Amino acid sequence: MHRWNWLVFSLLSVGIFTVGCTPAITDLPPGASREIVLITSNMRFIGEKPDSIKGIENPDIIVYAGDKVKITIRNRETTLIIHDFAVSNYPEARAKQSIRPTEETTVEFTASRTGDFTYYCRNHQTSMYGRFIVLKR
Ligand SMILES: [Cu+2]
Repeated sequence: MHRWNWLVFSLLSVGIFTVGCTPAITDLPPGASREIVLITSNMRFIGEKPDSIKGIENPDIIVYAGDKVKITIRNRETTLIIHDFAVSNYPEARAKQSIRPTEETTVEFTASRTGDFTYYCRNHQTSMYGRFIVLKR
């Protein structure tokens, strides 16, 4: 009886560990729309959507080549701190205007090239940046 309990516990632990470490990135078909929401607070990007990045500071954004990517950035600063959004070597993934407190902007593009890129705020490049990863399907 004790042995069975141990086995069930082990399997549960492995399951939880695996789910916790694997971002939900394979749940959409090729060319799917990927909607990502980041908020900005205390000079950081904080993940809001999807749930796999919720609450994470400067989270990795992972998509597949061919995906239509929609990134919304909501400025939640409580003082007059103006943010911005761009991805290095992805000129199409660039906010057309600065984002003032309480405002938001949306950047939409197709992830045409695979690779490991960096997204960042052009106004605060030392604290606001993260990885933008485009995987091959
Ligand atoms: Cu900024």
